Amino acid sequence: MSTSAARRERFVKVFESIRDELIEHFAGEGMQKDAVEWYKRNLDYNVPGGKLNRGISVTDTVEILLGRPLDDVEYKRAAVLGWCVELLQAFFLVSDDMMDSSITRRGQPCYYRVPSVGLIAVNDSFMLEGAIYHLLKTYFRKDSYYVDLIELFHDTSYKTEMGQLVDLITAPEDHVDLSKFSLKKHQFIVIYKTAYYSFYLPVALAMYMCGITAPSSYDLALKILIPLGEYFQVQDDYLDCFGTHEQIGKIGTDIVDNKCSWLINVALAHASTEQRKVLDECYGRKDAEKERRVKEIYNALGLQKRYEEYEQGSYEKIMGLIETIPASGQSVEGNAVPLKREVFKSFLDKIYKRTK
Ligand code: DMA
Ligand code: MG
Ligand code: MG
Ligand code: MG
Repeated sequence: MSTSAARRERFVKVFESIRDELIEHFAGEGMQKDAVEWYKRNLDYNVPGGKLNRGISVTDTVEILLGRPLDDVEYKRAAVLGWCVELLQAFFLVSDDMMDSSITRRGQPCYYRVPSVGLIAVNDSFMLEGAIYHLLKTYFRKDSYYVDLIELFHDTSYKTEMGQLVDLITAPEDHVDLSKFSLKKHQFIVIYKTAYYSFYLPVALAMYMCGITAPSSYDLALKILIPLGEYFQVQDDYLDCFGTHEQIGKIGTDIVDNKCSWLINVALAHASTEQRKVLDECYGRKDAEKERRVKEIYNALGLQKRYEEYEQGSYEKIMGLIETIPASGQSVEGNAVPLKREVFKSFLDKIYKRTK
């Protein structure tokens, strides 16, 4: 298979044509020139600048499942689905940054902090979501699995929104009560807010495109991809505190935002009475000195090392789940192709020990 840089380049090329098609359709509605420019900036600012792991994994998965390189038409259709995942991600991130009062994203100011944008970012996020369904209709309405794709996007979005809700109400701005946190609550939040849309969605889209119809195959994929997504969000929580801005392109806000993050839950499990007192006084406060004191306790409790152990354990657990698939693939009556281990291995390899 081609290098990851080449795969990225091929995928990004498709964005340019998709963006131009969206703009052309928008202009065709009779929109004034400044609105057309606004929409273009919205797309360019929010959609293509990330790692693109989610989007590229759709094209990668289609290729793995079919077991051969894709021709240009197949690649374009798979990449459209990949960009639909990236549009969904952009929609969630624009709103997430407003709700989390974040400062930067992907190394630039969060979109709502661009001076002329502000609260218009709310409607702009809806437009990023709307673009998904416009693209699905343009490219897939004649396919037998068109309704499956639409339902999958709707169901996944709804689940993500449920997760975001619990993430937000578990982190009230004006009332810190660390006794309400638990790893169980954390697990629920991260599965809903991250795992479905980041991991199950891209693989399930590729499966539909490849003619996999058996519900048992989707169940099997879910069984592996939910733990994978959980692991990914623990990494996100870790990097929020221990990653550098250069690496992750964003400034961590979890401590100040009173988030039920993996780190605070592990810290609570190991803190002495004195350390617990400091955490109660300093967590979730809009105060840089208090944030620093929380980080000091994270260091004293050896959270970096505990995280490395967690990471190792997760890797082994997920590899074990992947190995429940027969080495020759899961073949089910009615499926056009077998579901292969390699789909999940390639996803796991993309994120294992990530630093960005
Ligand atoms: C990520 O939560 C979930 C969604 C749906 C964007 P987060 O706030 O931890 O993400 P980030 O660290 O990227 O702001
Ligand atoms: Mg956030
Ligand atoms: Mg958030
Ligand atoms: Mg985060």
